[in-house]
Amino acid sequence: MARKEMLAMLLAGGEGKRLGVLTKDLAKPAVYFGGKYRIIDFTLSNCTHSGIDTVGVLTQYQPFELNRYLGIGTPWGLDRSDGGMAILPPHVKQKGGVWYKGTANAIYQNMEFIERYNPSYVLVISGDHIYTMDYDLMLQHHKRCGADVTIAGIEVDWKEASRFGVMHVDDEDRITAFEEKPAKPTSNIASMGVYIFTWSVLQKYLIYDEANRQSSNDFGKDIIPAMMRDGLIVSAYSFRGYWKDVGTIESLWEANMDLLAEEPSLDLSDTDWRIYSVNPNRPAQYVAAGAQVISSMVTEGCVVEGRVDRSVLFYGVQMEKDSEVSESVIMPNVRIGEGARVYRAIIGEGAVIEDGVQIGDPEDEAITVVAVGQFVANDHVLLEVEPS
Ligand code: ADQ
Ligand code: ADP
Repeated sequence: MARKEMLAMLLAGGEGKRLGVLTKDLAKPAVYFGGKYRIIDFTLSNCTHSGIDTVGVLTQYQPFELNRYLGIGTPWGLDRSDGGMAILPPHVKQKGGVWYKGTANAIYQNMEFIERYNPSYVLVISGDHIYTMDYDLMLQHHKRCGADVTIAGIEVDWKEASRFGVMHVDDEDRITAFEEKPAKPTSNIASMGVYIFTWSVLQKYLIYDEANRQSSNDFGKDIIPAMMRDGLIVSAYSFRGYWKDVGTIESLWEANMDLLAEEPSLDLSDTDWRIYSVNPNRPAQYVAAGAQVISSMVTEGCVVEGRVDRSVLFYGVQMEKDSEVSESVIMPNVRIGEGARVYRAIIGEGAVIEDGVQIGDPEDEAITVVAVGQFVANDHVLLEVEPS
């Protein structure tokens, strides 16, 4: 194998419990986003644009749809024999095989894969974030700082900080304190879960960490704190663009709504940084006479006979006469029946909202979720997510 200066390991095996019914049969990275995409398209496209041509995708939970979707990496230009994309599920080795424990254990179990390319650096990223980022700029920063590990950080709302690893950073971009998901955060600079490690250093820590039976073998809980304790050079790369962890129903809904602003902070039309995806090959959308589409994204194959307001419609959504969809995310091939009303909801792929049914309440802040393939008649009780 040709040597690679840096390769990427993309963590895509998390359970995604907090997305509830949307990830019952689907890994979180394969969840639909923004009318034309799946969440994982963002990190894969970032790799391609950053000049990274070797990506290991670590899968575990509900991998079938994700594997089918990824194929051999063609949409992202990763179908190449020298590197390219490799799907890495847990596998049996000479000494047996076990499921991936934490995120660090998932990388540990694939050390042989990494070593084949003899890299100087390894980029560790997640399949559940929406952002565009040039990892090559981060690598340059890592080299400039002479760091052992560089963690991308972003300022988040104080009220959200406890969902993340948070850090204190000094004037020279050194991280002086790091705490994983603290109950009472003392900083609002969050780790984006994007790490560049000097491979020789990470290798050593992965082996140490495996020997520690108390460890949960997780980057945020174990590896980074151990590196901090040992006084390694842990540096921060501050990122100023749009970034969202879409691990909760609320954040997934919000990130979709963010796209509908007149000048969205995430620019999907940037032709220098396209987000590659699999094309569904549907006919153009059809908006019938009398239908209304306001501040919305309507994707190919949709037929709109009703009214859509501040919503994202994925491909093949059918909205019958007098139906109304407002502040909602409607995943592919959903049918919204005649006179049906949908407010502040996320409707899973292939669901059917029968004629006259109302979902959500325009007066209520809560987000309603309809499961993939669910039929909703008037007497159905649906899951609501209260805003935090
Ligand atoms: P979390 O997002 O909570 O925090 P975690 O649950 O470890 O991190 O998942 C990270 C990624 O790894 C996800 O994409 C998940 O799907 C995947 N994953 C989880 N377990 C896996 C396994 N066993 N095998 C393969 N993939 C797996 C992390 C950091 C925080 C940081 C946030 C930013 O720990 O410090 O702030 O990310 O979102
Ligand atoms: P969420 O936090 O929404 O549940 P994540 O994807 O962030 O979803 O994963 C949550 C936790 O579940 C992580 O700590 C991860 O290690 C663990 N986990 C991931 N996959 C599995 C699995 N297949 N079996 C058991 N636990 C898992």
